[in-house]
Amino acid sequence: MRILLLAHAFNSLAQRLWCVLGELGHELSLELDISDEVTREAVALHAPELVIAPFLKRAIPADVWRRVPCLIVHPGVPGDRGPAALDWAILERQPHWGVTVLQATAEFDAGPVWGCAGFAMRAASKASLYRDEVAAAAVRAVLAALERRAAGTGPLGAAQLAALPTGRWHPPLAQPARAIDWGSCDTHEVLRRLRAADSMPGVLDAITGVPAHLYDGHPGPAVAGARPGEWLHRDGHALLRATIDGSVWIGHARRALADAFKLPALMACPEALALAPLPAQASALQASAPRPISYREAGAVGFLRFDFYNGAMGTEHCRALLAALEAAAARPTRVLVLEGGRDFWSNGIHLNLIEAADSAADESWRNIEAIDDLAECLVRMTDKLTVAAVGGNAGAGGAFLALAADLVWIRPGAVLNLHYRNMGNLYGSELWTYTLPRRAGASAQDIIDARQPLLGSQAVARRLADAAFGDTWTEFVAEVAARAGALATAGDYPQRLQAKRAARARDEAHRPLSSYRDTEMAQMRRSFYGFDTSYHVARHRFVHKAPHSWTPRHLARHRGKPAGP
Ligand code: COA
Ligand code: THG
Repeated sequence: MRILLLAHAFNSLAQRLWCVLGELGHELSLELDISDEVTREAVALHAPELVIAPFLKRAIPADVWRRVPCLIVHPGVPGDRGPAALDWAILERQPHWGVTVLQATAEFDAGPVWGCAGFAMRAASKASLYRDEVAAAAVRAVLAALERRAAGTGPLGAAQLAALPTGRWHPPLAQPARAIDWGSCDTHEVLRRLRAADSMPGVLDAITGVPAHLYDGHPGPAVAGARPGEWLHRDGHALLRATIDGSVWIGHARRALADAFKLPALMACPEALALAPLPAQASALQASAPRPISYREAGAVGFLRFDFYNGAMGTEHCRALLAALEAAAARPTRVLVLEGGRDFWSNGIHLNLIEAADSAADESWRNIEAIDDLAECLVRMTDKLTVAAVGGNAGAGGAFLALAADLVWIRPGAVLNLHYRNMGNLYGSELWTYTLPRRAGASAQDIIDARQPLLGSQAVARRLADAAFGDTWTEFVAEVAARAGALATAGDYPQRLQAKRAARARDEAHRPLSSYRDTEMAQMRRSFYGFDTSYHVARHRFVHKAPHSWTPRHLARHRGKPAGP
């Protein structure tokens, strides 16, 4: 079928549907929702039989939906309507929720229903639910809708809808409706309100008197003598605030200024340096402080988890992770599993921290060196087998970091962006020039240039990953542990390790790792310090969430092939 995807941004859900529908052989193109005129033009050029809108904030113009059926992917149960569906579902403590595929009409979200799918809610941020449960349900609902259309069944009838959970119109959620009353909200309610607004738009509040949007909340214990709403302590960049029955850690914040962007809370509000650091003897508080890096062992397997907000790994994150990686390497284990984070395995260098630095070029350089040290440490770890267990999405340098492990196990629905080109044509580092050809051979450069997202299942088919399994996160974690245990105790473990050592020695003799790294860094130096400012411009637009003014040609296929790579 000729399908046009219409989306406000090419976000994780749009990427997942792009991959799923492409895999099914549909003739796909995508246009970002830039203006009604651009949408009309895209419909005229691509001549789609169907428009699918995975993520849209504005009305599709009537002349478009009258001409072509337009299916809206709505993150709510049938009958639910409005622009803040998931936010409301969290606030109203829905135990189950769903995704509905409905046809666009004049009235927002009130058109015929073509498909729906449900899921159990989890105590997590809106963005976390969106990237996992919502995305999976959206795929099921869209496929159900396509089947109904192909079979000529028509939309769901009143009787079918009556048998399903139903929602209602929910208005947009402005800041006053999101506000936290610290004098009456308990810790659960505070966390719920933070989660409903995470990652966008945050809850407008104030940090030690400085107006700021709050994100990334974690529960903390009751603190003797604390007044509800009082800012109590800082630990790293996280800030602790008292509730009526406990406390919450705030990990990230965005100052309430027009050009401010999201940062670790203490960096967003350096005024909070006045807060006392955590007392060393306060063990309950210490234990509750958010720690993105953790390590555990089961038998001969070590598991290193690193759950950085948005998968973004700044220089200090990378250095702390390197220390943890070296400590894990020194343990008498046979297999080391790199678990990454749940939402994102990794998204590479921390573009927001780079944007906030005095010298963006210098900070980019430091960050790249620090993440390359991680990749190099992995490649050189020849006394055990390493596994990247990619349960969440991964992009750019973060995706290539996974390729530095011996084995890549991935969830079939995880979205991998194995390319750097979107960030101002970066050449890329993380030793990709060594690791990608090991797997992809001569097509390595094509993968980089194509700039396409790939599902975990597609990555395995192209031998970019070794196994895809785990429909849910829980299943994935359990199977990773089982497979890692089996790998460590397998009879051929010594041979596998020996083969790895031999391959590394051969490769090093053929061309030293340092040569790959130097070549990549020479290219990166040009992007950071050279005449072409594309990287700095692209990063600035990414961090400041500048609206798109065109659709990249590798997605807008109806606009013809781009001239260059
Ligand atoms: N540094 C800082 N923030 C990053 C980041 C990075 N490397 N990668 C992703 N993020 C942030 C985004 O700004 C966004 O922030 P917000 O939601 O808190 O405002 C969040 O992570 C998720 O991104 P979004 O695009 O909304 O999520 P998604 O899951 O729908 O889409 C990608 C994923 C891969 C399309 C997108 O995150 C992306 O392009 N990231 C850039 C990766 C990159 O270029 N890294 C450079 C490494 S060399
Ligand atoms: N029909 C048409 N276009 C659509 C939808 C539709 N575009 C996408 C849309 N569904 C997704 N759902 C909504 C529902 C409500 C709002 C936006 C998207 C909404 N928006 C404004 C706000 O956020 O304040 C106000 C509305 C306005 O623009 O007047 O309420 O079913 N054709």
